[in-house]
Amino acid sequence: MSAHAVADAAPACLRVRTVWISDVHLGTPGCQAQALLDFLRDVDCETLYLVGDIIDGWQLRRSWYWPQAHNDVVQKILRKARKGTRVVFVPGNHDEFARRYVEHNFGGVEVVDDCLHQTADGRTLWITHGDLFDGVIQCAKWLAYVGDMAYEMTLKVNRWFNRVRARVGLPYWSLSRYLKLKVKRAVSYVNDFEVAVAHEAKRRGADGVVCGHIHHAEMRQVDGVLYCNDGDWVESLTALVEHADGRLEIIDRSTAALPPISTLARPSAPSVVAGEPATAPVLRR
Ligand SMILES: [Mn+2]
Repeated sequence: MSAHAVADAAPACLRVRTVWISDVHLGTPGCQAQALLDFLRDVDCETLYLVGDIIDGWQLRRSWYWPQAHNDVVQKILRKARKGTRVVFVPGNHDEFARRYVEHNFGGVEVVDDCLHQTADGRTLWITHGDLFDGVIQCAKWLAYVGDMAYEMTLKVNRWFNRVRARVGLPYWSLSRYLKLKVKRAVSYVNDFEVAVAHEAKRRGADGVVCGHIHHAEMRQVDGVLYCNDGDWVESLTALVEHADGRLEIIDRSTAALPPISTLARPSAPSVVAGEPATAPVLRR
């Protein structure tokens, strides 16, 4: 408790205009809530966009999983809203239950289907979760559910694998991300998705788009439209930020993912050196 209070009192070390996060999947064991908490503590922004799949209603319906760290994420976000951050929630397919509450406000959190964001340098970005451009979800929802279960299985293997890696002092490495990038069909699937979202942004007259959904952080030009994907907090631990001058950047916290518990316990401890035997249990649930 005191460690949290100390950490909360420390000034944010990353001041930005806007933050986009998505695909947190609270309510699933795959959610890396502690890494997200650390990020939210370190960042200070005027506007925070929650770009969908924040709470995983699909998984919670199958089995209830809600540890303290997941509560802490919700509390942290509501606290930011209370302290003056504008928080906008764009529901995704896993938290589609929230789509019923579009145009409502919950404890300072605005819920919208999609929206436009104006950057400091005058660009218009269309904000959407992106599932409407996913062929699998649109054509066969049952297939999406099956894929979801297979995905959970990979994540389970991944957690076990990284626990072993942590024990021998190796940094976090995402098996599921590796598999996805290796599979050719997945690559073409990602490309089709990016093109479809970018074209819709162009059709709407936006200069760019910010989305999530495919758990793959990216920022590139697609047919004259800036395509930005803020990634996820299951595998890649990434966020998209806009600096004061309008410059956009993907923040990758995956390298800082493993030591959070030990650093919380010892705030002044030096950073963990790879290869050094861990003195505290690194992963504890
Ligand atoms: Mn999604």
